[in-house]
Amino acid sequence: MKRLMLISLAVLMAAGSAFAKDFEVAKKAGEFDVTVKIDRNPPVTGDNGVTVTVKDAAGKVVKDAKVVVEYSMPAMPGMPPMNYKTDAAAKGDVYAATMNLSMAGPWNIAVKITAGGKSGSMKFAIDAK
Ligand SMILES: [Cu+2]
Repeated sequence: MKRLMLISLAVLMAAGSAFAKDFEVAKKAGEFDVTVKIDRNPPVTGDNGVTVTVKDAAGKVVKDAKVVVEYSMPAMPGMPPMNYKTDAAAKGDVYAATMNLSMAGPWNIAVKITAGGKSGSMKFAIDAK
């Protein structure tokens, strides 16, 4: 019986790591409610898939927004600041982009939304492995 419990615990732990939750941040950007998901958790050096969900003040998904993802790393000793920008393309109810992080360490992410004559931005920080 004890052995069976150990086995089921090991199975649960393996399943947990195989289905690790996406990195997720939800914040206001002006009037918009924005949820950003990154398919690597923690984010990694190289390609990271980003999806952005935009909702209006009424909680309705906004499908005709312009969504820009900016990612930057502050200057480090011997390294100038790095700034990148990519458009996120509409894909059903979300906007998708690929963020290529050129090195490990701290990155600042800004997501800028424009829709229906309104705009807003939200920011967060990540630590790429
Ligand atoms: Cu750096």
